[in-house]
Amino acid sequence: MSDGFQFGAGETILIIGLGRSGLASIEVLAEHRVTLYATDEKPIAELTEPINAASAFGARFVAPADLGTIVDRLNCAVLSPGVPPTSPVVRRMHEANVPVFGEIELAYRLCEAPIVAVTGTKGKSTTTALIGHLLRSCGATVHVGGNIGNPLIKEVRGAGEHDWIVAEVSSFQLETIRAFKPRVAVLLNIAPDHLDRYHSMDEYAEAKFRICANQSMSDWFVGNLDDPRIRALHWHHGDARVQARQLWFTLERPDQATMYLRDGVITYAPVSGDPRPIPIMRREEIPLAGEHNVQNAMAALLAALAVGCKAESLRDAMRSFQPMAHRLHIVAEVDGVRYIDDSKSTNPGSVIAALRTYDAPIVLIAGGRSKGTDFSGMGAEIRRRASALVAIGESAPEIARAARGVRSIVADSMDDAVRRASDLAVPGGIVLLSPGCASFDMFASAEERGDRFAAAVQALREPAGA
Ligand code: UMA
Ligand code: ADP
Repeated sequence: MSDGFQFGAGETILIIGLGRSGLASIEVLAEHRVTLYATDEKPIAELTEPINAASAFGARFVAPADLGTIVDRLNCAVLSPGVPPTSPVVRRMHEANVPVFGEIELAYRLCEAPIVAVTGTKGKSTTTALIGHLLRSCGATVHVGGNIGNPLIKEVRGAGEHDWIVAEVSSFQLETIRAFKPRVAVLLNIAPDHLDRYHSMDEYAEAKFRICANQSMSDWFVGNLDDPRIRALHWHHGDARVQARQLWFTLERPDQATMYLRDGVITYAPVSGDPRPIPIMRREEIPLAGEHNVQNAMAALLAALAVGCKAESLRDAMRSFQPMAHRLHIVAEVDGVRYIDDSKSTNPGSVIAALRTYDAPIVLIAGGRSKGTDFSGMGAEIRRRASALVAIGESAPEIARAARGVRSIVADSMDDAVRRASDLAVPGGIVLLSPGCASFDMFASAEERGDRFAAAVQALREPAGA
């Protein structure tokens, strides 16, 4: 932390973005006797509530156009992850040589506890929650936060040096770290997503790789050996980007990995001490559906082992994990058809993973706001595995085109989509909501989209007027 910022008394700090991340930063910084300003690019009429919340902690709102009046007084700015580095407000900070940190960096600097950080295109929340659960089951005091929904800055408050922080970190959040140095860094996978923010997959991958940029030999890196971009970081390839000790999981290359499947058993090859492989549990015992979740489970197990959990305690801990909502969650069975809410599937890769999970006729409901990704691979998988497609949202025509050859219908609401999907489904089959896109064209969030799906399924049981 050679820049010397402690976020302490006497400093003047601008918070950029008044969402969850920005408001949490204000709340925590207010305890540090700093002078706080806040700004947000939303129209002022929509900001009444957050401006009031900010001012309750002493932060004064300054409209983006008026930042010139305070910029000379600023020691630094704290940036919300949803505000891209190209935003005029961020540019204004750079022009005035005001250092810009993300909330994750702020949390790190105020944190006494060691951190397990999880990133990847998909599987972050599941793996983060799972690691939290495993560590708790092993007796640790654990605080879980970050991109998963509750800002990390609030979780680190009150965490002592003997506790553990488990943090989900997005690529957006990693863009603005500086000294952030997790004790354990987990990199799950890198697949096309957020290409409306990044110019290329290389740029997106570089943001993800920052998770281990400050790690040293006293830390651990957990990586997915089956992902070509991540595998390239293996010490074997002479890449110097990972300085931490390396732990690798795989479904495909057992000879090079620390955790792999042997005869259907998740097996750990210890990196120190007695080298004999240790069977952990059968893959069927993981309480999560799909091959992708075997990878997530292996990543979580390795992180728990790196933290010091005993291998023999992990099987029972894993078996008691409660899956999270909106991720391959069976909401109901109606007339022999299972309705599955996978609303958190927001890129093509997670649709492919969902389609590969079930061996039954699938009617897929997909679509929403595109993030600039190519739908051709997802279209091919729809052709291979779905009996019909009900497309929704802005990207409906593009997805229907990509899946050409499969029976496709465009629906204009979630209710309409569920009714049409139920007409197409057969007993023993599945209606799967796995959108592959963001939700913001039709809903406030992916959670709301999933809830509307569940409500529409419920309505199938209680027809209008009944
Ligand atoms: N804003 C601007 N200018 C912009 C963009 C936004 O002023 O160019 C303002 C908005 O008007 C709004 C505020 O910034 O008032 C919103 O900030 P934000 O978008 O960073 O959202 P937060 O509510 O602070 O939530 C953020 C994460 N959001 C994003 O990364 C987009 C949440 O992840 C995270 O849970 C939360 O911090 C706590 O850490 C959500 C997400 O969608 C779930 N993440 C992406 C994903 O998972 O794919 C990365
Ligand atoms: P994230 O937090 O990275 O968005 P989640 O754990 O919330 O990941 O899962 C979101 C969606 O991605 C769900 O549909 C889930 O089934 C799917 N998913 C989870 N792990 C993977 C993976 N390793 N590869 C592809 N899809 C995945």
